[in-house]
Amino acid sequence: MALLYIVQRFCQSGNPYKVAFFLNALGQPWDPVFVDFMNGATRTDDWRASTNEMGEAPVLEDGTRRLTQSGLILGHLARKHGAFEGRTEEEKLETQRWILFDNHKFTSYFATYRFMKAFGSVAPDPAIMSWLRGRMDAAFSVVDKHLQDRAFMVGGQPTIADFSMCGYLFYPKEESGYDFAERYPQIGAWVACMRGIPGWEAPYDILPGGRLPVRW
Ligand SMILES: N[C@@H](CCC(=O)N[C@@H](CS)C(=O)NCC(=O)O)C(=O)O
Repeated sequence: MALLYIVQRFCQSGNPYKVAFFLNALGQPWDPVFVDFMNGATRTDDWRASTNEMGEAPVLEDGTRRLTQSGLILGHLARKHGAFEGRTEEEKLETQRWILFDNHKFTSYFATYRFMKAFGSVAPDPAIMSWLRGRMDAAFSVVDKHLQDRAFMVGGQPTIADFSMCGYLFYPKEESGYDFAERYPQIGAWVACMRGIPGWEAPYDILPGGRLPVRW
């Protein structure tokens, strides 16, 4: 059984959720290994030396392999199980292209914005939030336009690009205060399709832990 390292008591963490949702969609069992991120476990030299030098979750242990970076983990699992990887070489390349865009711009600005607003230890700086908001709007506009004439990101059916990109979009909208479904209706419709994939469960149902009150 695959071991998925997730952040302890912090099911707010969307990158591990991407992998958990994907494993469920593949029908593959997995066990959580808790990482005490909130008490600094990922910042210790020991954890970095033994588990992930980048200091991040998720980490997947699959047999003798230990993999990090959700995009790479999704690619590995898709290839291994022959599912959701795209049907042709062009589609496979296209999934990689969107996963790179996701990691740089689509997930990362939104995840940072949401974290600062919902869970940050200090009140978010309005200038930083406004800058992030501009970056988010730019990335969301690109994706909304791409989805205008297709139901999924690549090839008319769900692929790992979709699993990667939707990971933070199932959390309650109060956490980010960003109503993406209203601003970007194509993204709203796509997220609704992703919710219909067998194995889908909301982040707070798949990952152990509990909801935290929004702080700011
Ligand atoms: N690009 C990475 C991002 C992973 C990431 O940032 N994970 C968060 C938890 S959701 C983390 O471990 N953050 C620790 C840190 O940035 O110090 C991925 O997709 O796996």
